[in-house]
Amino acid sequence: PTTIYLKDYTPFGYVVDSVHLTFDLEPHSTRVTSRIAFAPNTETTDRSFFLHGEQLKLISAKIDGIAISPTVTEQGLSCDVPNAPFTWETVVEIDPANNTALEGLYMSNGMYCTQCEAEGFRKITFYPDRPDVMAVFTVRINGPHPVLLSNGNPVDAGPHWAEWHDPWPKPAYLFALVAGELLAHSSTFTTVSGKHVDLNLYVRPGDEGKCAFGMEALKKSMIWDEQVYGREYDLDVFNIVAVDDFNMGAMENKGLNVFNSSCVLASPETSTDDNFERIEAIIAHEYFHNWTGNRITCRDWFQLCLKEGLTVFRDSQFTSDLRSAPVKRIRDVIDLRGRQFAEDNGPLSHPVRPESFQEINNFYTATVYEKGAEVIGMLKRLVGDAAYCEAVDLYFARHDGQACTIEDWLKVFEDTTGRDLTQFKRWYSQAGTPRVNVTEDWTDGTYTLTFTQSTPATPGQPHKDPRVIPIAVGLLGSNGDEVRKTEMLELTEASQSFSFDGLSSRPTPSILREFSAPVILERDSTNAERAFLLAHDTDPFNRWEAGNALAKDARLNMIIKGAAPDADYLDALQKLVRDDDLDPGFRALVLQPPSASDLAQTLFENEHAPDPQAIYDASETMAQTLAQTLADSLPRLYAATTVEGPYQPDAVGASNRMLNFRMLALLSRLDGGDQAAQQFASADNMTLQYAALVCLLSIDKGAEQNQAFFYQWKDDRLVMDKWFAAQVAFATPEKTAAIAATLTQHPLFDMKNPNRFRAVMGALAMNHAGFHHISGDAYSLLADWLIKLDPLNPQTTARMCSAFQTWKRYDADRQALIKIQLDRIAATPDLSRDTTEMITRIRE
Ligand code: DPP
Ligand code: ZN
Repeated sequence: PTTIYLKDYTPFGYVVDSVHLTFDLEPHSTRVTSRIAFAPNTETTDRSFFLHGEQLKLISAKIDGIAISPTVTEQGLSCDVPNAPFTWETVVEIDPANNTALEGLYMSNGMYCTQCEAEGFRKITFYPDRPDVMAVFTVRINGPHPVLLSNGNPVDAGPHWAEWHDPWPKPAYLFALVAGELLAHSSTFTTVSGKHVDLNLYVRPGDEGKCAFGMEALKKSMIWDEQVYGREYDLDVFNIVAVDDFNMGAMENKGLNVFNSSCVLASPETSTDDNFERIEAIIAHEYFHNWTGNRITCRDWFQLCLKEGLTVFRDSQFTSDLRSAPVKRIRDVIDLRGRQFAEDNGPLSHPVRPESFQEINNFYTATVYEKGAEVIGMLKRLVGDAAYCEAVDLYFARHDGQACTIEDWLKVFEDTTGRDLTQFKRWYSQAGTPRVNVTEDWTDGTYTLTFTQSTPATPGQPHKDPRVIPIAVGLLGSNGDEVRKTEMLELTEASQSFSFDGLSSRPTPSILREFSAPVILERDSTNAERAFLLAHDTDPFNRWEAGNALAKDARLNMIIKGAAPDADYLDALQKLVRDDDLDPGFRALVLQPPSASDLAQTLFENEHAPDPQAIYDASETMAQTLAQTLADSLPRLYAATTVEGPYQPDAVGASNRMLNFRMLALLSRLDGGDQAAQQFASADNMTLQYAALVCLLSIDKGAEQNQAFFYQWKDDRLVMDKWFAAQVAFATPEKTAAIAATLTQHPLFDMKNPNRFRAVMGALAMNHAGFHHISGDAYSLLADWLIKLDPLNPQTTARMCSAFQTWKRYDADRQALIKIQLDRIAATPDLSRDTTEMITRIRE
């Protein structure tokens, strides 16, 4: 496979003035006719003419109406063209019904749909399939389906045809087409300047009862983007389509977003609170791309974080505004540490803006998305809110209609603030998570914090330079009052001190408030100090962080030293549980046990090979002890957080149910699951029903409920995904692989459906002790299925290889077991480029 480098970027030799496409839909022989107006690109002298094209059957090609015979390879087509504007026409034939890779035009349950990001358009027709080629598209669809959709505004339609025109120049990756027997859930929106927009959510018959929430989320997103970023919608219609077979979460095609049905369909009976919140965020995310991604797009795929980091940042602002900002921040950090830190500290570590790739699909990562969003959060903290808004306004004004780079993005901040962002740019070019060590000094009324930063070597980057790290610090007095409000310290040197004077006594520091930078903070602390911060810190994130540190330390001491569950920790949780002034969601997050993989990563960083079984055992013992310690409070708080009345997916209700779930999980440790069984039987919504099932499975009970759940929901695809996943994710370590293996034989297991495949195999990888069980059964089971799926769907296969990315953390026996599987996958004949790249990087 060839490697593509950022430094080799050159513009295409031609610009595209317009594209006309005609689709004659047939499952196995769809004809795509293209008419493209090319003109020489005056910004370059390179006149070689190459159009991407893969798996296309070329029927005919013409230049200015005259038939030609271009040279066609597996990658595309080349030929001589005039050094003047010309019209290019081709007819190609494609086979959507056999497209199991789900890239390009494919079929899902009888409907046609497309996925073109990043490089899927080349499977539809010959084209310069690169994001810096932007063009106006007109699309005609001929087919017998009642619903025929493409980007932009509808032009005209008749029986068995429809025509669409998108006035906004766009790259090919934003092209979309949908055709099928779909039902629309419709509404309207009036933009801030009074423009009327038709909104439709298209679904398969049977799903029409799951649309209302998504539609409301869309309207909230449209208003929010007007109010907060001044961004108005720019077409007459906005269509969303739900598709069952989809590799990703959703796709921001201009005016025609295509969603994995799991990321848009919701109802109280079938969706949990977490599902609702996630759906709202993804709808917002895709909608926000209309400006950050579509109107201003990426020059090349190395700049992916330009649209993704910014759009993730925007959707997290949206969720914070609509729901609880502290809860959102804490959950984002848990997620960042769980996925991005694992990636950044292992063989797949790469910069937020990578400098090379073989398969771009492998770079839709937590680093590009979530760390990319953190980088924007840091920029905002450094320049301040007002300057951030000014810079972003300039970005929209200056770059509308362009394909841009990270340099363009940083330049608007430099131009509006006068700041030099050269050093800050290292956040985009250097991989790895910085370690920030902090020591303190108290002399003559002056309190001094000294920070030292370093970043371990990552693949291809042995040496790291110091970065600009915003460190939010506040100081607390001995009675818990804040003696210094939050100050944004700017760490720019490898080592640097900051002093605070005029203090009457030695303060307690609250460092890295709001998690102001994606770093690992290293500092000696005591249980007493953490308990103090958990009780008094005015920064909700650090308050949680103190509890989290207590929780992790208590478990690490059990694992490393064989200690008993820590009394200070148990005592702190007693107080927390009894403090009804605290937000229930916040209390639930403090009570949420640290994840096994987070503990494993911390053990590894402290030079202990993590033993997954020991982590599991310690967590079980802790849960049991905690349940006993809190026994008096559990029934009361369980009752107090039971939300009365019909289910509403609102933030307050969800926050109560989060705590209610924690109470039930602990109660189940005491009553053998009686309360959970009762809740399961009486639940009238999925949040409560699923919570009860999870509690039962977690204590190795619930066989009866599991079966009842199946019979109740066997006809609902999305709920069945939950059923498959829960049994594997919450299985005890020694049973996990066997349960997963059995489920792959279930009649409803369908490897071609990415949601179903991930439900089983993703849950297998997430069950830490089960996946890493010393039998090695889970490793070989996952490898078997990755090998089976690769020829059908390389993208999903490659993504799931990351289950093995942390393998070097573990002991020699487990490493050897994993190595066998990595070698076996690597040796598979005709392995896809996607999977080859992932396995090669992981094995190094
Ligand atoms: N661009 C999509 C998203 O992140 C993924 N294909 O929204
Ligand atoms: Zn996105």
